[in-house]
Amino acid sequence: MLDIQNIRTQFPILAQEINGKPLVYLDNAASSQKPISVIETWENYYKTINANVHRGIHTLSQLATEEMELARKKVQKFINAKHDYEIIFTKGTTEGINLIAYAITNLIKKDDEIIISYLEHHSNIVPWQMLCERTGAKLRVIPMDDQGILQIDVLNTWLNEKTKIVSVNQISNALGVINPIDEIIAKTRQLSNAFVMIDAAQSSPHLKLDVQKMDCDFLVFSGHKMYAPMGTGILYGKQESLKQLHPFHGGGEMIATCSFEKTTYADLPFKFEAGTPNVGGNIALGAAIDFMENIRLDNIQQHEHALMEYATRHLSEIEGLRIYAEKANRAGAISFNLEGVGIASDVGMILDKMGVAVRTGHHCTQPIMAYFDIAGTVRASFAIYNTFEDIDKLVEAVQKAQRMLS
Ligand code: C6P
Repeated sequence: MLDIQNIRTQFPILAQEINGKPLVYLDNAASSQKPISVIETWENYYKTINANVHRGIHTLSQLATEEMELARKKVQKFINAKHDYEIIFTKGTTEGINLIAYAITNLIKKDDEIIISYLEHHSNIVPWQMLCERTGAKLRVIPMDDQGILQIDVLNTWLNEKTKIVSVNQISNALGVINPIDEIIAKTRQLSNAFVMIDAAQSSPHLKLDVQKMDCDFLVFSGHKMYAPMGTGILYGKQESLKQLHPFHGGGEMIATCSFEKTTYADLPFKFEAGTPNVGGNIALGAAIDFMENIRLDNIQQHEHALMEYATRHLSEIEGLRIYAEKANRAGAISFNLEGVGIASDVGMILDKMGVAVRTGHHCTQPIMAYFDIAGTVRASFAIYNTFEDIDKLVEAVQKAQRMLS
Protein backbone atom coordinates (compact mmCIF):
# COMPACT_ATOMS: atom_id res chain seq x y z
CA MET A 1 0.00 0.00 0.00
CA LEU A 2 1.24 3.45 -0.91
CA ASP A 3 1.39 6.04 1.83
CA ILE A 4 -0.15 8.96 -0.08
CA GLN A 5 -0.11 11.23 2.98
CA ASN A 6 3.64 10.75 3.23
CA ILE A 7 4.02 11.47 -0.49
CA ARG A 8 1.96 14.65 -0.01
CA THR A 9 4.36 15.93 2.64
CA GLN A 10 7.05 15.95 -0.05
CA PHE A 11 5.08 18.63 -1.96
CA PRO A 12 5.30 21.90 0.04
CA ILE A 13 2.77 23.71 -2.18
CA LEU A 14 -0.01 21.27 -1.21
CA ALA A 15 0.00 22.54 2.38
CA GLN A 16 -1.34 25.90 1.20
CA GLU A 17 -4.80 27.32 1.47
CA ILE A 18 -6.35 28.92 -1.62
CA ASN A 19 -9.25 31.32 -1.07
CA GLY A 20 -9.30 30.23 2.56
CA LYS A 21 -9.71 26.54 1.66
CA PRO A 22 -7.14 23.73 1.61
CA LEU A 23 -5.75 23.43 -1.91
CA VAL A 24 -7.16 20.56 -3.98
CA TYR A 25 -4.89 20.52 -7.00
CA LEU A 26 -6.51 18.74 -9.94
CA ASP A 27 -4.80 20.53 -12.84
CA ASN A 28 -1.94 18.11 -13.23
CA ALA A 29 -2.40 17.61 -16.97
CA ALA A 30 -1.50 21.29 -17.39
CA SER A 31 1.46 21.07 -14.99
CA SER A 32 2.15 18.91 -11.95
CA GLN A 33 3.50 20.17 -8.63
CA LYS A 34 7.15 19.49 -7.71
CA PRO A 35 8.47 17.40 -4.83
CA ILE A 36 11.05 18.84 -2.47
CA SER A 37 13.74 16.54 -3.93
CA VAL A 38 13.31 18.19 -7.33
CA ILE A 39 13.18 21.71 -5.89
CA GLU A 40 16.33 21.07 -3.83
CA THR A 41 18.21 19.50 -6.74
CA TRP A 42 17.48 22.57 -8.84
CA GLU A 43 18.38 24.94 -5.98
CA ASN A 44 21.60 23.07 -5.15
CA TYR A 45 22.66 23.18 -8.77
CA TYR A 46 22.48 26.99 -8.70
CA LYS A 47 24.02 27.21 -5.23
CA THR A 48 26.96 24.88 -5.79
CA ILE A 49 27.56 23.94 -9.44
CA ASN A 50 26.15 26.51 -11.86
CA ALA A 51 28.41 26.51 -14.95
CA ASN A 52 28.02 25.89 -18.66
CA VAL A 53 28.31 22.31 -19.93
CA HIS A 54 30.58 20.59 -22.47
CA ARG A 55 32.70 23.74 -22.74
CA GLY A 56 34.87 24.37 -19.72
CA ILE A 57 37.96 22.62 -18.45
CA HIS A 58 37.31 24.01 -14.97
CA THR A 59 35.87 21.89 -12.16
CA LEU A 60 32.38 23.40 -12.03
CA SER A 61 31.86 23.03 -15.76
CA GLN A 62 32.96 19.41 -15.58
CA LEU A 63 30.65 18.77 -12.63
CA ALA A 64 27.71 20.38 -14.45
CA THR A 65 28.45 18.25 -17.52
CA GLU A 66 28.69 15.05 -15.45
CA GLU A 67 25.39 15.76 -13.67
CA MET A 68 23.53 16.61 -16.86
CA GLU A 69 24.86 13.54 -18.67
CA LEU A 70 23.80 11.45 -15.67
CA ALA A 71 20.29 12.89 -16.06
CA ARG A 72 20.37 11.89 -19.75
CA LYS A 73 21.15 8.32 -18.68
CA LYS A 74 18.27 8.39 -16.20
CA VAL A 75 15.92 9.41 -19.02
CA GLN A 76 17.38 6.65 -21.22
CA LYS A 77 16.57 4.08 -18.56
CA PHE A 78 13.17 5.63 -17.78
CA ILE A 79 11.95 5.07 -21.36
CA ASN A 80 14.22 2.08 -22.10
CA ALA A 81 16.06 3.70 -25.02
CA LYS A 82 18.91 1.67 -26.48
CA HIS A 83 21.51 4.47 -26.32
CA ASP A 84 21.92 7.60 -24.20
CA TYR A 85 22.69 9.64 -27.33
CA GLU A 86 19.13 8.97 -28.53
CA ILE A 87 17.93 11.32 -25.76
CA ILE A 88 17.74 15.01 -26.78
CA PHE A 89 17.03 17.66 -24.16
CA THR A 90 14.37 20.16 -25.28
CA LYS A 91 12.26 22.73 -23.51
CA GLY A 92 9.10 20.64 -23.80
CA THR A 93 6.78 18.62 -26.00
CA THR A 94 5.99 21.57 -28.26
CA GLU A 95 9.65 22.10 -29.07
CA GLY A 96 10.18 18.36 -29.64
CA ILE A 97 7.36 18.15 -32.20
CA ASN A 98 8.45 21.35 -33.95
CA LEU A 99 12.00 20.04 -34.07
CA ILE A 100 10.95 16.87 -35.91
CA ALA A 101 8.44 18.66 -38.18
CA TYR A 102 11.22 21.04 -39.24
CA ALA A 103 14.10 18.56 -39.37
CA ILE A 104 12.15 16.20 -41.63
CA THR A 105 11.41 18.91 -44.26
CA ASN A 106 14.07 17.79 -46.76
CA LEU A 107 12.57 14.29 -46.85
CA ILE A 108 9.07 15.50 -47.78
CA LYS A 109 7.83 16.04 -51.35
CA LYS A 110 4.64 17.57 -52.74
CA ASP A 111 1.65 15.21 -52.29
CA ASP A 112 3.36 13.14 -49.60
CA GLU A 113 1.11 12.49 -46.64
CA ILE A 114 1.32 13.12 -42.91
CA ILE A 115 -1.14 11.39 -40.60
CA ILE A 116 -2.25 12.70 -37.22
CA SER A 117 -5.44 12.05 -35.24
CA TYR A 118 -8.54 13.97 -34.25
CA LEU A 119 -7.42 13.82 -30.62
CA GLU A 120 -4.25 15.89 -31.00
CA HIS A 121 -3.21 18.92 -28.99
CA HIS A 122 -2.61 22.00 -31.18
CA SER A 123 1.11 21.39 -30.85
CA ASN A 124 0.71 18.11 -32.75
CA ILE A 125 -1.42 19.80 -35.44
CA VAL A 126 0.07 23.19 -36.24
CA PRO A 127 3.74 22.15 -36.84
CA TRP A 128 2.48 19.60 -39.42
CA GLN A 129 0.27 22.20 -41.11
CA MET A 130 3.33 24.45 -41.32
CA LEU A 131 5.32 21.55 -42.83
CA CYS A 132 2.52 21.00 -45.39
CA GLU A 133 2.63 24.71 -46.29
CA ARG A 134 6.40 24.49 -46.84
CA THR A 135 6.34 21.30 -48.91
CA GLY A 136 2.91 20.80 -50.51
CA ALA A 137 2.35 17.63 -48.47
CA LYS A 138 -1.15 16.70 -47.28
CA LEU A 139 -2.40 16.24 -43.74
CA ARG A 140 -4.77 13.37 -42.99
CA VAL A 141 -6.62 13.10 -39.70
CA ILE A 142 -7.71 9.75 -38.20
CA PRO A 143 -11.38 10.26 -37.25
CA MET A 144 -12.87 9.49 -33.84
CA ASP A 145 -16.31 8.41 -32.67
CA ASP A 146 -18.49 10.09 -30.04
CA GLN A 147 -16.63 8.21 -27.28
CA GLY A 148 -13.32 9.72 -28.41
CA ILE A 149 -12.18 6.36 -29.78
CA LEU A 150 -9.99 6.61 -32.87
CA GLN A 151 -11.29 4.84 -35.97
CA ILE A 152 -7.92 3.41 -36.95
CA ASP A 153 -9.28 1.11 -39.69
CA VAL A 154 -8.81 4.04 -42.09
CA LEU A 155 -5.09 3.33 -41.81
CA ASN A 156 -5.57 0.11 -43.81
CA THR A 157 -6.24 2.20 -46.91
CA TRP A 158 -4.39 5.41 -46.01
CA LEU A 159 -0.95 4.00 -45.31
CA ASN A 160 1.26 3.65 -48.40
CA GLU A 161 4.55 4.84 -49.88
CA LYS A 162 3.32 8.46 -49.76
CA THR A 163 2.94 8.38 -45.96
CA LYS A 164 6.02 10.00 -44.44
CA ILE A 165 5.12 10.30 -40.77
CA VAL A 166 2.33 9.25 -38.43
CA SER A 167 2.23 11.39 -35.29
CA VAL A 168 -0.29 10.66 -32.52
CA ASN A 169 -0.58 11.12 -28.81
CA GLN A 170 -0.67 8.21 -26.38
CA ILE A 171 -3.21 9.88 -24.07
CA SER A 172 -5.51 12.72 -25.09
CA ASN A 173 -5.04 15.75 -22.85
CA ALA A 174 -8.63 16.90 -23.42
CA LEU A 175 -10.48 13.63 -22.76
CA GLY A 176 -7.92 11.36 -21.07
CA VAL A 177 -8.52 8.68 -23.73
CA ILE A 178 -5.70 6.13 -24.07
CA ASN A 179 -5.05 5.64 -27.78
CA PRO A 180 -4.23 2.30 -29.43
CA ILE A 181 -0.67 3.28 -30.28
CA ASP A 182 0.59 -0.32 -30.44
CA GLU A 183 -1.87 -1.07 -33.24
CA ILE A 184 -1.15 2.25 -34.97
CA ILE A 185 2.59 1.53 -34.92
CA ALA A 186 2.12 -2.09 -36.08
CA LYS A 187 -0.08 -1.03 -39.02
CA THR A 188 2.33 1.75 -39.98
CA ARG A 189 5.27 -0.68 -40.01
CA GLN A 190 3.29 -3.23 -42.00
CA LEU A 191 1.95 -0.92 -44.71
CA SER A 192 4.51 1.89 -45.12
CA ASN A 193 8.03 3.14 -44.48
CA ALA A 194 6.73 6.13 -42.53
CA PHE A 195 8.28 7.40 -39.32
CA VAL A 196 6.12 7.15 -36.20
CA MET A 197 6.16 9.85 -33.55
CA ILE A 198 4.41 9.51 -30.20
CA ASP A 199 3.37 12.56 -28.20
CA ALA A 200 3.77 11.22 -24.66
CA ALA A 201 3.10 14.57 -22.92
CA GLN A 202 0.14 13.07 -21.05
CA SER A 203 1.37 9.48 -20.75
CA SER A 204 4.88 9.98 -19.34
CA PRO A 205 3.50 10.94 -15.88
CA HIS A 206 1.14 7.95 -15.76
CA LEU A 207 2.28 4.96 -17.83
CA LYS A 208 5.49 2.96 -18.07
CA LEU A 209 7.15 3.87 -21.37
CA ASP A 210 9.34 1.47 -23.35
CA VAL A 211 10.41 2.94 -26.66
CA GLN A 212 12.12 -0.25 -27.83
CA LYS A 213 9.01 -2.32 -27.21
CA MET A 214 6.79 0.36 -28.78
CA ASP A 215 9.13 0.52 -31.78
CA CYS A 216 8.44 4.22 -32.41
CA ASP A 217 10.95 6.44 -34.24
CA PHE A 218 10.38 9.47 -32.05
CA LEU A 219 8.73 10.14 -28.70
CA VAL A 220 8.36 13.50 -26.99
CA PHE A 221 7.30 14.65 -23.55
CA SER A 222 7.52 17.59 -21.14
CA GLY A 223 9.26 17.48 -17.77
CA HIS A 224 6.84 19.86 -16.07
CA LYS A 225 3.91 17.45 -16.30
CA MET A 226 5.91 14.74 -14.50
CA TYR A 227 7.16 16.52 -11.39
CA ALA A 228 10.16 18.24 -13.08
CA PRO A 229 10.72 21.98 -13.63
CA MET A 230 9.10 23.94 -16.43
CA GLY A 231 11.26 24.47 -19.49
CA THR A 232 12.43 20.86 -19.57
CA GLY A 233 11.49 18.18 -22.06
CA ILE A 234 12.72 15.19 -23.99
CA LEU A 235 12.84 14.14 -27.59
CA TYR A 236 13.73 10.49 -27.97
CA GLY A 237 14.80 9.46 -31.47
CA LYS A 238 15.89 6.07 -32.70
CA GLN A 239 19.49 6.45 -33.84
CA GLU A 240 18.83 5.41 -37.48
CA SER A 241 15.82 7.75 -37.69
CA LEU A 242 17.50 10.80 -36.14
CA LYS A 243 20.50 10.35 -38.45
CA GLN A 244 18.27 10.89 -41.49
CA LEU A 245 17.21 14.34 -40.28
CA HIS A 246 18.64 17.80 -40.80
CA PRO A 247 19.46 19.84 -37.64
CA PHE A 248 16.76 22.14 -36.28
CA HIS A 249 18.63 25.06 -34.73
CA GLY A 250 22.15 26.05 -35.78
CA GLY A 251 24.66 27.41 -33.28
CA GLY A 252 27.12 26.42 -30.59
CA GLU A 253 27.36 22.77 -29.45
CA MET A 254 25.83 21.31 -32.62
CA ILE A 255 28.85 21.59 -34.93
CA ALA A 256 31.83 19.31 -35.50
CA THR A 257 33.70 21.96 -37.53
CA CYS A 258 32.68 25.44 -38.60
CA SER A 259 34.21 27.72 -41.22
CA PHE A 260 32.70 30.40 -43.46
CA GLU A 261 32.83 27.94 -46.36
CA LYS A 262 31.31 24.89 -44.69
CA THR A 263 30.04 23.58 -41.40
CA THR A 264 29.85 19.93 -40.41
CA TYR A 265 27.52 18.76 -37.69
CA ALA A 266 28.26 17.10 -34.37
CA ASP A 267 27.22 13.54 -33.61
CA LEU A 268 24.05 12.68 -31.68
CA PRO A 269 22.72 14.02 -29.42
CA PHE A 270 24.53 17.35 -29.80
CA LYS A 271 23.52 17.81 -33.46
CA PHE A 272 20.03 18.60 -32.10
CA GLU A 273 21.08 20.54 -28.99
CA ALA A 274 22.26 23.95 -30.25
CA GLY A 275 22.98 26.60 -27.62
CA THR A 276 23.22 26.50 -23.84
CA PRO A 277 20.74 23.98 -22.42
CA ASN A 278 18.61 24.26 -19.27
CA VAL A 279 21.32 22.53 -17.22
CA GLY A 280 19.72 22.95 -13.76
CA GLY A 281 16.31 21.97 -15.12
CA ASN A 282 17.65 18.89 -16.90
CA ILE A 283 19.44 17.73 -13.74
CA ALA A 284 16.23 18.28 -11.77
CA LEU A 285 14.35 16.24 -14.40
CA GLY A 286 16.68 13.40 -13.39
CA ALA A 287 15.56 13.93 -9.77
CA ALA A 288 11.89 13.80 -10.87
CA ILE A 289 12.57 10.44 -12.54
CA ASP A 290 14.20 9.21 -9.30
CA PHE A 291 11.08 10.35 -7.43
CA MET A 292 8.76 8.43 -9.78
CA GLU A 293 10.95 5.33 -9.85
CA ASN A 294 11.16 5.25 -6.06
CA ILE A 295 7.36 5.09 -5.93
CA ARG A 296 7.36 2.76 -8.98
CA LEU A 297 5.39 3.36 -12.14
CA ASP A 298 3.05 0.41 -11.54
CA ASN A 299 2.07 1.86 -8.13
CA ILE A 300 1.49 5.28 -9.68
CA GLN A 301 -0.65 3.73 -12.39
CA GLN A 302 -2.67 1.68 -9.90
CA HIS A 303 -3.38 4.60 -7.58
CA GLU A 304 -4.35 6.94 -10.41
CA HIS A 305 -6.56 4.26 -11.96
CA ALA A 306 -8.43 3.95 -8.65
CA LEU A 307 -8.84 7.76 -8.53
CA MET A 308 -10.19 7.74 -12.08
CA GLU A 309 -12.75 5.02 -11.29
CA TYR A 310 -13.84 6.80 -8.11
CA ALA A 311 -14.17 10.16 -9.88
CA THR A 312 -16.09 8.64 -12.81
CA ARG A 313 -18.49 6.85 -10.46
CA HIS A 314 -19.19 9.87 -8.25
CA LEU A 315 -19.31 12.54 -10.95
CA SER A 316 -21.66 10.45 -13.08
CA GLU A 317 -24.10 10.35 -10.13
CA ILE A 318 -24.65 14.09 -10.56
CA GLU A 319 -27.75 14.56 -12.67
CA GLY A 320 -27.13 16.72 -15.75
CA LEU A 321 -23.37 16.14 -15.69
CA ARG A 322 -21.92 14.76 -18.90
CA ILE A 323 -18.56 13.01 -18.89
CA TYR A 324 -16.92 13.00 -22.31
CA ALA A 325 -15.54 9.70 -23.64
CA GLU A 326 -17.04 8.03 -20.58
CA LYS A 327 -16.88 4.54 -22.10
CA ALA A 328 -13.33 4.85 -23.45
CA ASN A 329 -10.27 3.51 -21.68
CA ARG A 330 -8.97 6.64 -19.93
CA ALA A 331 -6.08 7.74 -17.72
CA GLY A 332 -4.94 10.93 -16.07
CA ALA A 333 -7.85 13.24 -16.83
CA ILE A 334 -11.64 13.35 -16.75
CA SER A 335 -13.49 15.94 -18.81
CA PHE A 336 -17.09 16.97 -18.19
CA ASN A 337 -19.74 19.67 -18.41
CA LEU A 338 -22.81 20.57 -16.43
CA GLU A 339 -25.37 20.57 -19.18
CA GLY A 340 -27.62 23.60 -19.45
CA VAL A 341 -25.98 25.52 -16.58
CA GLY A 342 -23.42 28.19 -17.37
CA ILE A 343 -20.20 27.53 -19.24
CA ALA A 344 -17.15 25.55 -18.16
CA SER A 345 -15.24 28.63 -17.00
CA ASP A 346 -18.13 29.67 -14.69
CA VAL A 347 -17.92 26.25 -13.06
CA GLY A 348 -14.11 26.53 -12.85
CA MET A 349 -14.34 29.89 -11.08
CA ILE A 350 -16.73 28.57 -8.45
CA LEU A 351 -14.50 25.53 -7.94
CA ASP A 352 -11.52 27.84 -7.45
CA LYS A 353 -13.35 29.75 -4.74
CA MET A 354 -13.65 26.40 -2.94
CA GLY A 355 -9.92 25.72 -3.30
CA VAL A 356 -10.33 23.23 -6.17
CA ALA A 357 -7.99 23.89 -9.11
CA VAL A 358 -9.12 22.44 -12.45
CA ARG A 359 -8.65 23.54 -16.04
CA THR A 360 -11.57 24.79 -18.10
CA GLY A 361 -11.82 25.70 -21.79
CA HIS A 362 -10.73 24.04 -25.01
CA HIS A 363 -7.47 22.60 -23.60
CA CYS A 364 -5.64 23.54 -26.84
CA THR A 365 -7.79 21.01 -28.70
CA GLN A 366 -10.31 23.12 -30.58
CA PRO A 367 -11.14 20.38 -33.15
CA ILE A 368 -12.32 18.09 -30.32
CA MET A 369 -14.50 20.86 -28.91
CA ALA A 370 -15.91 21.51 -32.41
CA TYR A 371 -16.73 17.79 -32.73
CA PHE A 372 -18.84 17.92 -29.55
CA ASP A 373 -20.16 21.39 -30.49
CA ILE A 374 -19.03 22.94 -27.20
CA ALA A 375 -16.72 25.82 -26.29
CA GLY A 376 -14.91 23.85 -23.63
CA THR A 377 -15.07 21.38 -20.76
CA VAL A 378 -14.14 21.23 -17.09
CA ARG A 379 -11.12 18.94 -16.76
CA ALA A 380 -9.93 17.37 -13.51
CA SER A 381 -6.55 15.66 -13.83
CA PHE A 382 -4.67 13.50 -11.37
CA ALA A 383 -1.21 12.95 -9.95
CA ILE A 384 0.23 10.55 -7.39
CA TYR A 385 -0.46 12.96 -4.49
CA ASN A 386 -4.23 13.17 -5.13
CA THR A 387 -6.56 11.44 -2.69
CA PHE A 388 -10.13 10.13 -2.70
CA GLU A 389 -10.90 13.06 -0.41
CA ASP A 390 -9.76 15.42 -3.20
CA ILE A 391 -12.34 13.78 -5.47
CA ASP A 392 -15.03 14.14 -2.77
CA LYS A 393 -14.24 17.86 -2.56
CA LEU A 394 -14.38 18.14 -6.34
CA VAL A 395 -17.79 16.47 -6.45
CA GLU A 396 -19.08 18.65 -3.63
CA ALA A 397 -17.81 21.81 -5.37
CA VAL A 398 -19.36 20.78 -8.70
CA GLN A 399 -22.71 20.21 -6.97
CA LYS A 400 -22.46 23.63 -5.39
CA ALA A 401 -21.62 25.20 -8.77
CA GLN A 402 -24.64 23.48 -10.27
CA ARG A 403 -26.91 24.92 -7.58
CA MET A 404 -25.43 28.41 -7.97
CA LEU A 405 -25.65 28.45 -11.76
CA SER A 406 -29.11 26.88 -12.12
N1 C6P B 1 -1.05 20.28 -22.54
C1 C6P B 1 -2.81 20.87 -21.00
O1 C6P B 1 -3.30 21.56 -20.09
P1 C6P B 1 4.11 21.80 -23.61
O2 C6P B 1 3.24 23.03 -23.46
O3 C6P B 1 5.11 21.95 -24.72
O4 C6P B 1 4.72 21.35 -22.32
O5 C6P B 1 3.12 20.60 -24.00
C2 C6P B 1 2.30 20.69 -25.14
C3 C6P B 1 1.38 19.51 -25.19
C4 C6P B 1 1.50 18.60 -26.22
N2 C6P B 1 0.77 17.49 -26.29
C5 C6P B 1 -0.13 17.20 -25.34
C6 C6P B 1 -0.92 15.92 -25.44
C7 C6P B 1 -0.32 18.07 -24.27
O6 C6P B 1 -1.22 17.78 -23.33
C8 C6P B 1 0.44 19.27 -24.20
C9 C6P B 1 0.22 20.26 -23.09
C10 C6P B 1 -1.39 21.13 -21.42
O7 C6P B 1 -3.44 19.97 -21.52
C11 C6P B 1 -1.15 22.58 -21.67
S1 C6P B 1 -2.04 23.19 -23.07
